[in-house]
This record gives sequence, structure tokens and C-alpha cells, in this order.
Amino acid sequence: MRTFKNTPHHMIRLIGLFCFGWIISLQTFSQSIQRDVIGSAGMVTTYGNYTLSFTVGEPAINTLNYSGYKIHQGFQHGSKQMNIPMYLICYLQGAYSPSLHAMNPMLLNQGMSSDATVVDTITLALHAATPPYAVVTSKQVLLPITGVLNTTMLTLPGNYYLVIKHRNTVETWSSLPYQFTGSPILIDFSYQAQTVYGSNQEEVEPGVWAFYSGDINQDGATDAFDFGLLEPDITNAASGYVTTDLNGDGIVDAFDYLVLDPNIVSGVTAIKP
Ligand SMILES: [Ca+2]
Ligand SMILES: [Ca+2]
Repeated sequence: MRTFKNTPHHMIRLIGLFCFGWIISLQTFSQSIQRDVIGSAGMVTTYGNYTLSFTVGEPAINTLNYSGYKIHQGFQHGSKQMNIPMYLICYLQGAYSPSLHAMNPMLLNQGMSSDATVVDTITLALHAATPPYAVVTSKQVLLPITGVLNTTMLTLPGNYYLVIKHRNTVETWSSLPYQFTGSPILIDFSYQAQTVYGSNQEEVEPGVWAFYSGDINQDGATDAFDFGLLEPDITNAASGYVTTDLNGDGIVDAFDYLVLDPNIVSGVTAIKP
């Protein structure tokens, strides 16, 4: 009978202990998680080419090292981005020198850099393959005078047009969307006009094609408005970091006019899907 009478109390104590321990363990668990919870702004951490991102209030667990993949934790499951290698060859018409088979070091000539191996900053953008062809991601890179550019783009897998922009170049789109699956993207825009959308390139020496120069005001066309900006700079012999220096030699003169004029006459504009 004593056993029978005490058992409920014993069980109650056991249950109480269990509950207390459970609460303690919950608190301990909560505290241990709390230490790893990130702040209200979220967080991104990188390891080599790999990136992990964390949403607000999410435990930060850096565990994955998946080849080329960006792994999202918890609330962002299902989303993965890849840092995809890209190897491009492209030239800017005005800056291209047929005698050098390369481009002028525009930034160096304009007093903005001491690096004779680069032309200028260009923007690479990935646009959706379907209307309205929205921009997905973009980055700025320095274009080497050789036109050979090794870089990467961080993006979700998918099909994208590659769009190249430069401060006095006509915006140029790839002829087709490229499939970004994780494998390196190799595009030589220079070997024929058709590599870009609408074959919108100029042959700057036999067998070498370049993106049209002369869109000084970046409105998508080469026309009188660009000449309206160029002409006073020629008159004033402008120099330095100016967008009217189309050939990138550091000064604005008749040679820049010789780049722009034929493009205006031909009605060169950006051609995009
Ligand atoms: Ca323009
Ligand atoms: Ca010039």
C-alpha cells in the first residue's frame, strides 16, 4: 500500500523534474541558438567562390561547400546562386587600334589610372530571356586592352541575355540568351557581327568586330544630340576624363568626330529584343 500511495507522488516528482529539465533544456537550446542568430539586416558570408546567405533572425550555420553554389539556409530554401566563370572577347569601336590589334588604355590616357593594360570600366548585365527582359544582375569590370575578359557572374541558374554597357558605347546585347547552368560561359563577340543582337557591330579590321561607339548621352542612339555634346568639346580641345573622348586617347578632337559621324549617318542605335 505504501508503494501504491507513494507512486503517484514519485511520478509527479519525476514528471516535475522532467518538465523542469525540459524547460531548462529548452532555455539552454534557445540560448545556444540565440548566440548564432544574426541581426535584423541578414548576413552573407563567403568562402572562396562559395557564398551563404542568411535571412533575418535565422540561425547562421556555415556548413555547405557545394561546388559553385550559393546555399541559402532556412527560410530561403530552394534558392541557389552560382558564381559562374565567364570568358569574353569584346572590343569598343572607338578605342580599337587596328595597328595595335588592341584598344587604347582610355583611363590611363585620361589621367584616371596608371594601368596601361585596361581600357575602361564596362558594365556586364544579365537580362531575362523573356519579355520584358528585366535585368537580373549586373557588375562593373575593367575591360583589358586585349579585349579578353575573365570574370564571374553570381546568378541563379537560367537563360539570360548578356548586355554590355559603356559610357560612350551603344548598349549591346548578345545575339541569343545563354544558358547559365554552372559551366563556364565563353563568348567571343569579336569574330563576327552576328554574335550580338541585330548584328549590331562595326568591323574595325578584317575579321574583328567591335561594339559601336558614340552614344555619348547614353540614350540608345547615335545622333545629333551626341554630336551636340562632342562639338563644343572639340572646339574647346577638352581633355581628361570626358565621355566625348570616343577613341580614348585623352583629348577630344577631329578623330573622335571621325568615330561618331559615320555612325550618325548610318543611324546606329541600340538593338535589343
Ligand atoms: Ca545618344
Ligand atoms: Ca580622342
